[in-house]
Amino acid sequence: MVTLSREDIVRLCERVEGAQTRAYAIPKLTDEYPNMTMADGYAIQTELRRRFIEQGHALIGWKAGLTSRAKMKQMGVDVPSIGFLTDRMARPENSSISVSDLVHPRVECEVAFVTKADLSGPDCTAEQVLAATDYVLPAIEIIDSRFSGFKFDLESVVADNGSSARFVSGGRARYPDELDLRTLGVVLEKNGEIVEMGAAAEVLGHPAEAVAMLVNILHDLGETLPAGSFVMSGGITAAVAVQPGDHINARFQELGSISIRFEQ
Ligand code: OOG
Ligand code: MG
Repeated sequence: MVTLSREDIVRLCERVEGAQTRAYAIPKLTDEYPNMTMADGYAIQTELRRRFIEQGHALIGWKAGLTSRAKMKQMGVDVPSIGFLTDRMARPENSSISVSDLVHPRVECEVAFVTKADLSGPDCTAEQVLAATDYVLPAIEIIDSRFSGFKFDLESVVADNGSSARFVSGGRARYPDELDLRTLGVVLEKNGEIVEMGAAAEVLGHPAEAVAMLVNILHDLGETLPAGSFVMSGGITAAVAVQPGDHINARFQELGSISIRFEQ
């Protein structure tokens, strides 16, 4: 249930938007509003999406977050969440990504889905997601919590659009029925060293389950997932902090690899 007034939602949205666009850390929102609900968090996120679209950003899809045990453990929360993705967050494969407009970036490896049919809740299933999937491809998400110390609770991180900051996809697109998306392995290398590895089943048993969950949360927000959406299903392993000079290579079984660098 939304408990905040419209004025408070707009004020908190402006606070998050300022921190996102000017890259500074703010205290988590629940420090000021300890009784804030998840619905309040989504109301702030929806206002943020409305403002970005009004400013000319294009909505290109959505992301599921906190869908793997590794991520939930790392962040100390136990419920998945969603956030929106715009064209301004996309970066090309093999590019150098500046950290000067980020607070404390981290990278994570995800399976991304591109849809060819509309999907809607409230009872969307993984089977329906797979039937509506045009292809899957590998992705690196660069998350960047705007909250001090990268510490937050669910209500605050939802308001901060699930820490969304940048994302890179590429590698090799594949039809999902040609793969076993549960046993698909990923290895994350930083500066040539393996720092994380896992299998996509870490994400709710099957990454399509995370997309179904996302569609069902969208239903609660009064939204559907249109054909042609780009959807990231959530980090398979824990996220890894990056600094200028770091080189990241994510190797996905069957889906090729994605490399990026970070610069000041
Ligand atoms: C929240 C975003 C989580 C994922 O893939 O699990 C996320 C965070 O950890 O800051 O993007
Ligand atoms: Mg993610």
